[in-house]
Amino acid sequence: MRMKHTRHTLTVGAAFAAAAMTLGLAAPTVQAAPPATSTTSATPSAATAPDIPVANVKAHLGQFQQIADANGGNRAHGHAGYKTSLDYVKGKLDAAGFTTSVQEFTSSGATGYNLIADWPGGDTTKTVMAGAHLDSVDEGPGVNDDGSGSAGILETALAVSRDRLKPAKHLRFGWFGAEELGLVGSKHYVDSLSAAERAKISSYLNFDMIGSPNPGYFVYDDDPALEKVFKDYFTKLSIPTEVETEGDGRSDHAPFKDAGIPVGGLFSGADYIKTPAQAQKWGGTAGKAFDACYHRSCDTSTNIDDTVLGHQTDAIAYALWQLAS
Ligand code: DTR
Ligand code: ZN
Ligand code: ZN
Repeated sequence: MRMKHTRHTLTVGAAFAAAAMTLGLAAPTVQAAPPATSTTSATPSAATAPDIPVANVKAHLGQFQQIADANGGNRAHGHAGYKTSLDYVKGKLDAAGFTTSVQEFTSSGATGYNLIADWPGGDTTKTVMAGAHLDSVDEGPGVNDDGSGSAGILETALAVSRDRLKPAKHLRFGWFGAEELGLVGSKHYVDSLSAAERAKISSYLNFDMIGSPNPGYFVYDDDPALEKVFKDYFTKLSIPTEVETEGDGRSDHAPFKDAGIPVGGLFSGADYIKTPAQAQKWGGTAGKAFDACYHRSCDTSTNIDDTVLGHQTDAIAYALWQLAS
């Protein structure tokens, strides 16, 4: 079983290496998956989607905080904390059996990096991709923006590995650089794909701020089918949602959408003010921003609501398990 998996991984890795060279990506790192936590491989479905341990997501956020603390207080493009964050995420994915690639670009005179992680297997002509931006602003550690989305998709990727998932569709995860400078990394990634490669991405799901301390539950209303997957999940939990209207085009889904790829995503709110009606249905404080530390030095590991972080991360897993089946 283990041998078979290893051989399969290397074959897909070799195929990806050829594709990566065409795309100008650095050579991918391929590692065998660690020992399985269960002996059977799982076929994903909405019914088998795992509960993602929020403690693990919080542990990644603690690491991002420590990385910022050790690197001048931020994880911004062009600063050491960015690349250190990327190396942390990449290390976890490599050890879990993902095929990872680091894509370099230049912005404002500094080198930026995207991290792309492919789970070996599945139909690559129907790729389901989830992404988040890994850079903070210069002003702070960016734990909610967007450590939260970065940690949420990381822990979901690790759950794919733990479950030894055998999805019908191919699964890909992306951590983008320089979002805060104008979606630079995600634009670079989409631009680097040929028309044929773009056509293979059947959906892109974006997670930029999913742990806001005065939270809301916003669902992107771009692709109706993707919007429905998330709404169905929150309906099951009896949590009301609203359509995300705070930032159309303000995050990494925009380049994918512009390229004609169906997009969706979740958002727990940034600098807009929570209304009394929203406080009534979601709790928290009316008249206060969803994230009063948005783009500030106080966007630290204490700037997170664990409940919304847990629900939105579970929703990521639910969506991927359903869409990849
Ligand atoms: N792009 C984010 C903040 C942001 C504001 N509104 C939205 C809506 C949907 C996603 C993200 C956002 C940032 O990185 O600053
Ligand atoms: Zn931001
Ligand atoms: Zn953001």
